[in-house]
Amino acid sequence: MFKKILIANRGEIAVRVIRACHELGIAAVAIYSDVDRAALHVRKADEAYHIGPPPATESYLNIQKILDVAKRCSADAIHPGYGFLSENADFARTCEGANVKFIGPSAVAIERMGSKTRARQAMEKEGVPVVPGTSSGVESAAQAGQVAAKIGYPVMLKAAAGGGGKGMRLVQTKEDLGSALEAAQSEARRAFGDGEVYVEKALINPRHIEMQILADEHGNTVFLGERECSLQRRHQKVLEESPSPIVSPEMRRQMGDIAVRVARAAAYTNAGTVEFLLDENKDFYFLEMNTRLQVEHPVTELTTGLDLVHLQIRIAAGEPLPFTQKDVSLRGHAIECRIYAEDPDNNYFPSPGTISLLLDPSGPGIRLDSGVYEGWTVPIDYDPLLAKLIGHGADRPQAISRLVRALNESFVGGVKTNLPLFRRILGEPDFQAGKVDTGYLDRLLKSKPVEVKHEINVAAIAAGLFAILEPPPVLNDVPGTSSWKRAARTDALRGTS
Ligand code: MV4
Repeated sequence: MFKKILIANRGEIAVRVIRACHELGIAAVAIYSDVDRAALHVRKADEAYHIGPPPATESYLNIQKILDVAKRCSADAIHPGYGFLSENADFARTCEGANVKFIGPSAVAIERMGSKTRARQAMEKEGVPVVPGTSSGVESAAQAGQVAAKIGYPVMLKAAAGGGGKGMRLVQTKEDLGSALEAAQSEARRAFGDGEVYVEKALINPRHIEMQILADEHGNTVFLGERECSLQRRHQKVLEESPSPIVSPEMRRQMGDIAVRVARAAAYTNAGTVEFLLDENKDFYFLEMNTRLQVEHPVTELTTGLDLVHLQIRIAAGEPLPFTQKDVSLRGHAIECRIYAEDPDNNYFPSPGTISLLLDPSGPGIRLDSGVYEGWTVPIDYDPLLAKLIGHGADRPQAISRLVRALNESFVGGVKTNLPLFRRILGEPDFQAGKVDTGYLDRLLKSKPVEVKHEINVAAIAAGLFAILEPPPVLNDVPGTSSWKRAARTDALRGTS
């Protein structure tokens, strides 16, 4: 087993990995940029090294600096977390070359999945269902037009080097195809240095469902159930749950078998996620494979009882999976809310700043994976995810009611957050009925928000302030009035607000 792991990340995921290291008796090394000197992950780690200025390109994305630290502190392995270098094949290869184990798939497996057209070709060969379209880039508007005429409009133009929605264009008619193709190609060239664009039939408001897999380095691959990830905004997931309210045991088995086939075809190892789009007939299609631990992995941990980060580390250390598919059983329901420092009144723009007050929820069925603390200043330089609040219960209604209760215990002062959005979503009849798709959240945010009675809140706050901050001076001045009586009077006044 490894003795020391460097975590090439920050925030809540770095804290999550540090916890797993400590449970396994492994020393955890943090890295930090100028603005993260006092970050929670730095405080929780056994050692921490400064790696540069705030811009990620000069710190958390700097392969050479990170490997220098790994050498200097003699780390055996590097956990990349998610984002940053987690799906960077060059980084995985450089680790391999430096004799530091990359806790994730091989560089070759990352590359196989990095090109969406190459992945589509491999999946077609395996008989995995893909959305009708092309599995190589289109050369011209004329060629794209022929394909679109055959599969029917609307079509989606996608960057082969993309993923996550960049370089994607929805095209409704053949008149719009030429200009959309040029726009998609130049956006892809700018964003990825590769202008390859392919065509798919567009599914309208599909569901986004993904299957978690684990593969060891001895040829064993298992699936761990799906996650429903349809609640997103601008390709940013907001809430995820497992199981999906729409997936039956039979469908889960089919999706799981396909996901395992996808992983085997790529000689994939470690943790990975196979993404599917589901149409209104519940037909599902392979979309792409994410070659990393995902933000939403806790919902799978709570429904399987497995620790995915432990298993990632053990797999990377060469251990075989300690269980087989038939040992995997799913229990209960888990829902994750991504708590971001963003301003609901300003189009959910990032809202960095100092956290002046922090009230954390806890209690039955509640897990909080947080990367922040009271007094910490959230920098503007990175993703504004503060924490993930996960509710778990015997069934979906219990998971929801525990989350609603936990959200009402939560308070973050000093920065704006999307906490109110979750209170709203969890109260929506369609959400409660499991009727969600990738258009759900945009529709909800466009609809008229429920009215908040501000006057009542303001009156209550004012009364509370007067009662607590300015107790009548006479109480304090009367000789012989005991401090106990004073406290009791002050307490009683609270009740009047
Ligand atoms: C699609 C699609 C509809 N039809 N492909 C967006 C991110 C990228 N990874 C794939 N995406 C989509 N591909 C076809 N053929 C709709 C989306 C899509 C989406 C997918 C998953 C989660 C949220 C989404 C939001 C809008 C569009």
